Amino acid sequence: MDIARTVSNPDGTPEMADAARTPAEPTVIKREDYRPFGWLIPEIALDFQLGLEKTRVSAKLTVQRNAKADRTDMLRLNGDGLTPLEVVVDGEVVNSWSMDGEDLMVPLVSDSHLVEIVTEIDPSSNTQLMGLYASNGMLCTQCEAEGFRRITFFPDRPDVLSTYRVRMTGPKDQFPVLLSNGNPGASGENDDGTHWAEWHDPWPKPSYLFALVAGDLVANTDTFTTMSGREVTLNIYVREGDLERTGHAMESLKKSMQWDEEVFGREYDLDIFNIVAVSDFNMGAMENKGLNVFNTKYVLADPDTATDGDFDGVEGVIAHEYFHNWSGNRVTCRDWFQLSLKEGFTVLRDQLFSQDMGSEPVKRIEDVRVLRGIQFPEDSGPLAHPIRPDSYREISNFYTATVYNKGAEVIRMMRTMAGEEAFRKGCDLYFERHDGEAATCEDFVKAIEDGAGLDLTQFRRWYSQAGTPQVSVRMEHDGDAVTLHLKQEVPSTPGQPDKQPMPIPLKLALFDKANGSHRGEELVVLDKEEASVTFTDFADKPVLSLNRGFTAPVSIRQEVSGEDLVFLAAHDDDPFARYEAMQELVVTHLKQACAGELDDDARDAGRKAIGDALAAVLADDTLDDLMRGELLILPTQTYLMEQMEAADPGVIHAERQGLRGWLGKQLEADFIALHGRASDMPYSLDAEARGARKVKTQALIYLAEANPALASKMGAGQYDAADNMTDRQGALMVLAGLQTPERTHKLLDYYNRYKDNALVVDKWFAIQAQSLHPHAIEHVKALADHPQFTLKNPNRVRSLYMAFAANPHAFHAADGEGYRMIADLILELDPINPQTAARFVSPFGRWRRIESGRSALMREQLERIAAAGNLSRDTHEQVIRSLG
Ligand code: 0A1
Ligand code: ZN
Repeated sequence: MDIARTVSNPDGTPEMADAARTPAEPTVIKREDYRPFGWLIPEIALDFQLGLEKTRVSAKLTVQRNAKADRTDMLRLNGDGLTPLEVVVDGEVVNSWSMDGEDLMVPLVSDSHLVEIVTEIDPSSNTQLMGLYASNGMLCTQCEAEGFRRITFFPDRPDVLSTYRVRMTGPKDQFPVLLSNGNPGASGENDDGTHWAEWHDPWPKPSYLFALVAGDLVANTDTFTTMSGREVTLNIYVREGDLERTGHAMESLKKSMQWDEEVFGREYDLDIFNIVAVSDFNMGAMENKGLNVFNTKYVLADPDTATDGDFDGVEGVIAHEYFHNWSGNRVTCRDWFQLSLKEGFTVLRDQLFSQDMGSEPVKRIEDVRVLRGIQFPEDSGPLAHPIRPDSYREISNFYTATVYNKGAEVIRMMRTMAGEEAFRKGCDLYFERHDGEAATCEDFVKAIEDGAGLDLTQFRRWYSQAGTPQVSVRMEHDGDAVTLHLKQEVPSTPGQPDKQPMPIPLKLALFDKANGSHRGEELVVLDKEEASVTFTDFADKPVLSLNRGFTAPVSIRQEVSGEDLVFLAAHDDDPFARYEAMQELVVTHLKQACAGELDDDARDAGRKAIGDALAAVLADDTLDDLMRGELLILPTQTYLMEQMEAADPGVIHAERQGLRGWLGKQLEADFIALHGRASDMPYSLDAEARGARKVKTQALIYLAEANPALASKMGAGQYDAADNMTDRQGALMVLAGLQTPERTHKLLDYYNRYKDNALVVDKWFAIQAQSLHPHAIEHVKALADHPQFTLKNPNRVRSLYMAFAANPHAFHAADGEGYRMIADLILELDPINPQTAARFVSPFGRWRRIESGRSALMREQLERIAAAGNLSRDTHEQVIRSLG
């Protein structure tokens, strides 16, 4: 990866190395250009002399001609910011090598060689956190996607698989723990205060799965016995003070291992499984073989410092990384265009796992909310791309909600169409066929096709076409026949003006209004642009419940009366569909209100219908609180903006808050009672207690809009009484949006209480950046000068600025100040950490679908960034695509 590297100027200011900056037009890498690598590297032995400022890396590569590739007498080894100190071929120092840009070119004439290369790196100056870097006095690596080339010269591509032997030596007091992939080998001490350790990974892997960790760490150790009776040692390594917060992660790991055996028949394959938590990390976690490296955020959890959502996050990410051991590591990707092969499949696997561990419908609702909140906007904006992209400039930019979450939905559709059992057969066949290989999305589809007995010819379009399909449905009732006229349209996206129809599996039910039930679900696969299906024996016009369980990642357009939505919100036996009806009721009303289509009477009538439905939800004792909490959540402002062509965030905010306040007033007594009931529930992690905590804060959110003085008192009470972070954070989040003295007191108390816990300090920043407070922008500006704020730590940057960019009310301030602030951030962060900087560009992609004033202001900032020059390849690509 040619991500920018930082070097120090003589005056100490960071400056980007030339090669790291964007050339006039960075190379476009195309999927169709894939060619196998000319050489195989069956084995690599790495020797590390570790130091925070200087690490010396000696690599020994066995190199063999690849008979399946075009013949070449040149070995190209990728590098990024490296200088070869020594190149040895078959035992002889050679000078015949040359550099091609950042890559090392070594001429080789025979069919097999031993190539040795020595390099030196400075982990402490690695602020982009790719390759080998220092974090809090420890050393760790991040190699996906192209970080290995920042450690040593190597064919840094996922289709070159090697077995790794690693030996590392370092000062024992500084790095008492020395870890790498695979199983541990010999270790020992030297007389000079250093010690060494060897690791051997027997499973061939691509370089992106390499990992090394050296540091002063302690472990929570446990064991797991696999289905064939092998005992595996499990370690979760953290810094000393964090050990007591690792219990949930360990439980999650053991459950994941068990679940993967039971549900997918996948067994773990090494003697040891290590997880290391690091506080400086660009993403959530990384599935390096046998040595997963995690952002502390997804390892550490206890009731005092982590919310219920955080607990779920830990469980889900631990599962995700563990599941990669098969879907990603044993079967890896041929090239980065196939990223969804491992990511889409693994996301689906972690979603199914979490569904099984907790509430299935609630998990589904949460996953769909993420899809609609992040992926749908991506798919309708300038950064839209298929789940298997055709080209990229910087692969880091393609770790997207499309590749991950839509990728999971696409595989979920295959599972829906095949049925669980047949789908499992397809998965078994995929693992059997491709174990030890670097495979393609096509290989996966073919295995499901063959194993599950499905014809997926047309379905493959889901891999190649971007854009969220829109399905419109019209119901006709004639005599006793009901006909559904379905029509699909896949919108044009950048580079893809014309689309072909795709098979869209829609689970549906037709409800009899009189008795509130239906005759069973049907699965209709809409595979043409237009189709009609008829059902008979319906004397009365039924109510249609469509896309139940969200079987297809599409948006539905349907003329449906408010009355029918109220019916479904109260009666649908599919919890997802019930949630959907409730959301639709609100969305329809708010869209009309925002478009100025409602006079006062009509607005009141719309609000009343929603109020009645909400009252029914509050009163329905067949619902558990986790589900009730979902039904109480109003559609997000981002989702509402997504429903409109020229959205006005100010108007949407006002209407949405207006509705919330109205509902809070109407149902004030119910919300107070709900808050009281929920407050009586003692803390535990079971579903009932979690549900109570969820509705408690929901009640407070409504009351805050209706009766701020009361909500402020109740919020302060909830905060003071809290014996857990969910209640404390929920209360503080509500208080942060209010202009009351309690706000100041509790924010201060929270900070003082938790100022030594980085993850909670992150929350403290985020709560303020996300708040509905009218001065949120000023607060964020002040927080950027806080002594605990730093651009060097991605969690901290995201806690302040991602939270802010996701706060539509503040980010879309009418004077453009929010846009200016994020553009300034991008320019300042880009030289330090381009990967993280580039992620802040996407909120600007909305510029085409927002009202004209803000549209111009957003574009202006994009142009300002583009004109700045010397941008990283990451940021440059995102800005150019966003300007489209
Ligand atoms: N494969 C990881 C995601 C990941 C990608 C790039 C990274 O570089 C900073 C880190 C992690 C996953 O899906 O969990
Ligand atoms: Zn993943």
